Amino acid sequence: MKICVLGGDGYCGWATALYLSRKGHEVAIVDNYLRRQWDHELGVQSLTPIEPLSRRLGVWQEISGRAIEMFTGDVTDYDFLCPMMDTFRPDAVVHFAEQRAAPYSMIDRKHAVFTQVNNVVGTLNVLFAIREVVPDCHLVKLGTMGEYGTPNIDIEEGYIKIEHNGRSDVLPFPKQPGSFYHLSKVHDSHNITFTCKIWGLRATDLNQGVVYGTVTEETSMDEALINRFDYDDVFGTVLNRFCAEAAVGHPLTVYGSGGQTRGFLDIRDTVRCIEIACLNPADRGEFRVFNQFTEQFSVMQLAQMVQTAARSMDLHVEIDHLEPPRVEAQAHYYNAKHSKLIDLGLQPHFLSESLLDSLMNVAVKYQHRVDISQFLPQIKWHEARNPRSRRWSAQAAVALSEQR
Ligand code: NAD
Ligand code: USQ
Repeated sequence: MKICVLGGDGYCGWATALYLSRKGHEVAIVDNYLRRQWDHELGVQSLTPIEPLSRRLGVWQEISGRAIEMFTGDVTDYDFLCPMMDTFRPDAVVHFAEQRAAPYSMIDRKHAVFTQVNNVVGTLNVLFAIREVVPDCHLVKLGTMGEYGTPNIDIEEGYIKIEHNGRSDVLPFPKQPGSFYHLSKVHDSHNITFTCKIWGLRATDLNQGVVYGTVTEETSMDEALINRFDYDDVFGTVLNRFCAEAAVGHPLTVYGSGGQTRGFLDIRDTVRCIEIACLNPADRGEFRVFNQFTEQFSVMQLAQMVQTAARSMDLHVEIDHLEPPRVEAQAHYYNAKHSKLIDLGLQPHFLSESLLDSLMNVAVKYQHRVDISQFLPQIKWHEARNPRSRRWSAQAAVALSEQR
């Protein structure tokens, strides 16, 4: 297939592009390197060293003998997106190109607005470009399990049958997102539903859980192909953070009691799920939703698993309970369905088997790059201002005075 990976320089996108290329698909990456700029803005970096995209692609071509086309541009820029689609003419567009950190979207008004404009306008442009240029193309869009929140009932895959006053219907599952970022995904889902209905587009929304791991077969072929490992308080996800903390003996930063439960999956399953979705496209006019995760854990369970894995490497680490920076339920019911991708052939990897190889070993190998000042959470959901916001304001003030 001809598959266009929007956001292919990022964490999920890079691993996916290489996997699809190795499987024999013709792949193009689109990215505007915003992710690299956010690192500069926040003063953070991936634990693993990341090469420029052109070098990554050159090394991939040398090793695999397969070329991946590269388009540098912004999906919120329709004048870039449409000609790109017309040049490549994809069978499937995999859309990862969004601002994906909940804490980043909660820094202040500016970051909330940026997140929603980048994500919602980008997805709207993708929908219009597909309709205008390649109307039969299948959109595989990354959503998030966080769109559902933590309701006190089982979470279905996208839709729920409701009986009300003697009548019944199958309706979109209620959404209770917990950040301006998660809200942007809900807005995307509504726009996609609408365009499938009125224009007959075909789309699959992958409501993905928290992804962990750095290693895929392809990214481990050469040091230059290594994937991101974010552990800072903004872009670092919980398991990465705990492993980086354990690698340097820093207490694990459990927010509150650690009763928050989420769905998780190995990056090796992310790439496979994307291929499964591409190979089994939605029908014209159909908007499918798959819940894309393989196991669910509470934050406290993860901390205990990391503590045990660290002990097996002779690393001793304590578990700390910090005042929760986010507004989220500390203890709640959580039972989310996730059978549709398994039915289509996904064979999951399990955390108990990959914690050491895919996370702890990588964290220990690059422990000399850990900046421990990135461990404490600085962004608080209920506070209007926070140090990250001030830092940006100070930088903006300097830039302004330099311009003057
Ligand atoms: P990432 O930040 O590492 O990658 C996103 C990429 O998109 C970056 O390379 C960035 O430069 C690019 N990008 C952003 N806005 C763009 C724009 N306007 N134009 C062009 N490129 C743009 O994020 P990730 O972790 O790879 O996540 C990818 C997608 O998967 C996101 O949509 C995210 O919401 C979703 N997701 C991620 C996880 C996770 O745990 N990482 C879990 C669930 C869902
Ligand atoms: N947490 C801690 N300690 C930490 C970091 C996080 O206790 O040091 C807790 C958070 O409070 C939260 C849970 O761990 O309850 C998960 O947080 P996270 O930062 O790992 O993940 P989240 O903010 O939910 O976002 C990540 C990705 C996002 C994706 C989402 C999937 O960044 O792109 O959409 O996972 S989901 O969680 O299913 O919504």
